[in-house]
Amino acid sequence: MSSETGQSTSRKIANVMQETRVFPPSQEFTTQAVIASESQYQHLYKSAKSDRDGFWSDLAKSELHWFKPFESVFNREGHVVSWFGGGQTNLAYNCLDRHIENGLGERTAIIWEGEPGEQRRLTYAELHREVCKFANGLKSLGVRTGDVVSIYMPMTPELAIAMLACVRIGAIHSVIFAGFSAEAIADRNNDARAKIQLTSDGLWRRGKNLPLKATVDEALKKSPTVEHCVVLRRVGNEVPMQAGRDVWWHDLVEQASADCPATPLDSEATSFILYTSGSTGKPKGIRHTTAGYNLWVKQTFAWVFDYKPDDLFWCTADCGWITGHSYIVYGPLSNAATVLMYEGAPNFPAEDRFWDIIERHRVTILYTAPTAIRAFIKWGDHHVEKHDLSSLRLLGTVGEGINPEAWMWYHRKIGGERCPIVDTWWQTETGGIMMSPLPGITPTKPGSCTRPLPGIVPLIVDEELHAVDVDQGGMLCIAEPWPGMLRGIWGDDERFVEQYWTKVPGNYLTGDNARQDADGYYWIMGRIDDVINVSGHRLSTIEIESALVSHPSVAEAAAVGRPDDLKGQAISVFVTVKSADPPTELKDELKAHVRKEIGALAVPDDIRFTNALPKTRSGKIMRRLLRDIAAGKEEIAQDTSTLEDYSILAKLRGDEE
Ligand code: 7RM
Repeated sequence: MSSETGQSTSRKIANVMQETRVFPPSQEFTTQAVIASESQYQHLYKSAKSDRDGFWSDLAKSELHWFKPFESVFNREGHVVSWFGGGQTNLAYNCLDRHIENGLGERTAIIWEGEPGEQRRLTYAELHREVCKFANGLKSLGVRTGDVVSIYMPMTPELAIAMLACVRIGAIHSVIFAGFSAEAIADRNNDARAKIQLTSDGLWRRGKNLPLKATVDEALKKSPTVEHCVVLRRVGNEVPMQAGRDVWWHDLVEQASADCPATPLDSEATSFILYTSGSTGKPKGIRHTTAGYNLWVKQTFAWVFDYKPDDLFWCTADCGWITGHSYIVYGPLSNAATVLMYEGAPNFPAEDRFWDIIERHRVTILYTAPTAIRAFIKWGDHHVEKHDLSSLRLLGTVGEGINPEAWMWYHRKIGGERCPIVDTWWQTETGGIMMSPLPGITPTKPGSCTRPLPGIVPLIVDEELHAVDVDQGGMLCIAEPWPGMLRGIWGDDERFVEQYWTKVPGNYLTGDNARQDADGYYWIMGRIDDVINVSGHRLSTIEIESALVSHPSVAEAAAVGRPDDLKGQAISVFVTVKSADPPTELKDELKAHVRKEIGALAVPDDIRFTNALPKTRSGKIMRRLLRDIAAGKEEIAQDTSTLEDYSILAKLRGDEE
């Protein structure tokens, strides 16, 4: 990084980060890659752009099973889009039956490790059998096509089985991360009008067992639409079972037949809804479809993760998040891949659990989040150095921008400088990965998600909706439709149109800011609402944070704006340091460091040390909460249902400078 501050006006977002390191893939990686040449990418990209319908029609025919062929490829009427209209397919069929028919029934689908250390392995044939039995069990409880099934379960194979069983019979799943409160479950159940609840007697987390069923019992008191609750025995807790309502999973499947043909479903049938927190107000149920979503996750998995039959793919996300839906379950299984699924915490029994898992199972592809990487850095390199990570050949990140110094650590310590890193940018709404390096061909730059996948046409505009120049930040939109795009917000068409389709007419508004550099690479600059406006210069949070994280004492940083009479906004930063007690001089040192790395404009006005930052369940820093704290607000009048640890808020409020 240099101290270039760029030309900024009040309308554009200043680009202050200059990352010049470039890492091309090794010849060895390129030679074996699925996409092995720049011309192959260019050809795919151009075909998808110039003949969108032909491109997706060919892929849909070759990659999915069709009970009934589609009649049209893409249609749009107002805000209602349809892909592969007139056709019928089934997500579970494409994930299971298709492979068994192709002779792959004995291939391992899921290798599972529980937090206490048990292991299970399910072949495609076994997974198929379990899914069919559970689907029949759901039917016996009255579940029909179009009904909503609410899932609040630990990361066990049964969670994936439940999801696949739903889509097999056209029931719509709504997975709720098994850490949400009873209140949050009830809100989501009521919004979705869920008919069935799935849960377990408890789950393992850092050696303790947490009572999921008790939380669900609370939630069901306020979920009048839920008729039955199916309970998986996981930890052996005593749980009260309500007669007529509750049924044990094992009892349900015991009598169920293993014969359950997949229901042919319309391409546009809703496959699932997934609640994601809006910036204010109530969470929204993002709605995805059957055929378009299936094709998008299958294809993006194949392109981005360069998957080969002898790979072992491990995505460390939870299935309660879109990353788990798309890259633990539907993307990999559509490709007949073998996935590793881990139930518990990364620091149980010790901070080396991930590296231990990789060594023992010989994981070849690791997909994790920047928040985890920053925690690993903080915990210390010795946990990594104890283990043989030579099985790894490819690394990925998702969820937030990755600070270049964290990227370098991942590259050196985990990737042994030999593994390409795919920094994948996408959203719950996009269904699957939108921008990412292709590991065999794209030279990577730390902190950049590089280029769009075939079919994706990004557009960056300023407040006047004009396309911005090279290296100018602006609002990131997607100009063309793609098969995996969200089809709506459950029960709220108005909010759907208003939020995504109104501000930049004709384009999908992502809500993120981004810039494109002179090489055509994209850099995500954070959420539009998070921009800090200092004396008319609009600064993105990630750049200030990356400068702080590049200081050796800093583990994590969050930058927010707070009202300032003179400058419009002042910069407040919240910093976690690697050592226990930060010396007071460190504040001045950090200010000087930012001045050197970025320039005087970005120097924080106040710095607070904290031992944790408020985060969502998926690990994203919640800057909007920090904004309120920095502004000195007592009441947090926002949706905090996704916040991982409420106690952090209280601590931060008391921790004034
Ligand atoms: C997959 C997921 C979406 C938001 C998105 C961004 C941020 C995600 C990256 C990223 C920079 C990335 N879905 N985001 N990936 N920012 N670089 N590689 O995260 O719906 O939970 O969040 O996450 O702000 O809009 S999500």
